[in-house]
Amino acid sequence: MKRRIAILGSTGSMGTQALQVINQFPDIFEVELLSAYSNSDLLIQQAQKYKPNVVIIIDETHYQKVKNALAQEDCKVFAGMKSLIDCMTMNSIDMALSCIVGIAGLAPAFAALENEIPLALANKETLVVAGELMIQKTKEKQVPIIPVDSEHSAIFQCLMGEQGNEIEKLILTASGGPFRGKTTAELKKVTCEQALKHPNWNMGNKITIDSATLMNKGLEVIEAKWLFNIDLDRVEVIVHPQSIIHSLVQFADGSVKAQLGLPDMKLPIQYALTFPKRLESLFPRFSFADYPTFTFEKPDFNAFPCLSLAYHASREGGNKPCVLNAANEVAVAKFLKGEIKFTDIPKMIENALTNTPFAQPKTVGEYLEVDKGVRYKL
Ligand code: MN3
Repeated sequence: MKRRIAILGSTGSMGTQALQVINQFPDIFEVELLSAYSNSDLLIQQAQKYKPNVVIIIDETHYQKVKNALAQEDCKVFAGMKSLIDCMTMNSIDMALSCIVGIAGLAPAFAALENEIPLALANKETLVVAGELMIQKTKEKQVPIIPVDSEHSAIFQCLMGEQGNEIEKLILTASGGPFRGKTTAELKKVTCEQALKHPNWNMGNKITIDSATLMNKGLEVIEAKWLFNIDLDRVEVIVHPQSIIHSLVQFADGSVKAQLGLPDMKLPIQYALTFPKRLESLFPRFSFADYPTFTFEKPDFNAFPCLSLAYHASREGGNKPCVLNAANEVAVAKFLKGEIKFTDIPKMIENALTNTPFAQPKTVGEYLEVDKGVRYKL
């Protein structure tokens, strides 16, 4: 029997790459559900090609168009976030792959776990905002979260066969982004166009800006803390501009394991979908001869304050990582529209953290309220 996959956020960078992976293994996978926010044209094309049983367009203004276009197909078409959450009760889904960007992915990911659907998670913001709730749910329902983020996939792979062995340290690698080595004064003048040119990875706009500010690494530190149940002080970041070592684990005996590969998100996507198996892939292979030099440097916490802000928010806990994430989502959207400077991004986040009193949300709904409150003020 084929593994039936629900792809949440199928039209973005990760979603389209996930479909490329699935396309390589027609005997192993089938697409059960596709959802997209508003890219109705691509969603329609994907539905015609992959023949899912359910298609969901989140932005309801596109519903009639999608419904009409798929009238001849044997699939149900729904609209809205509530429909997506409701569909996570379908017992025909063997795995949900969440490629949604931002906090929008929280409620459907939580619903998947609630309904005992294994979750392949590319949407790191879900764990940043509500890691404690998500991890509690995985334990209660005995259902796994398989990381898709390349660093976390690397760590997950390094931990195979290490059950019961104490982790001394997790070392997350960072490319350093397009502005590595720049000073604060230089960063004041950078443009959106420059920020969108990532040296190694081909990704969506939001995460590409997050990589330029190093907030992406900050979010990943928090993601690692929850996924691998480790104290924040044991999660380190090292800049590795070649992006070949995807992350490392140091064990109690001092031994360090690393996972390497070319920077291509299809690799961690495929590993998450086929786990615990490894299937032959057509991806180009990494060659040491092509990369004679690996370099490493400490991240510049002064020029890139977002990384410190993330550690700080996670140490405070409660609603603070949610505030950090909300302010970052707003700031990045404003930067992409040319409304603020690159160096205003950390300022907006720091202000939001200072101006929001500590609270301890207890449900997904309460986290979404915190998020809304921060957005309303910015
Ligand atoms: Mn990553």
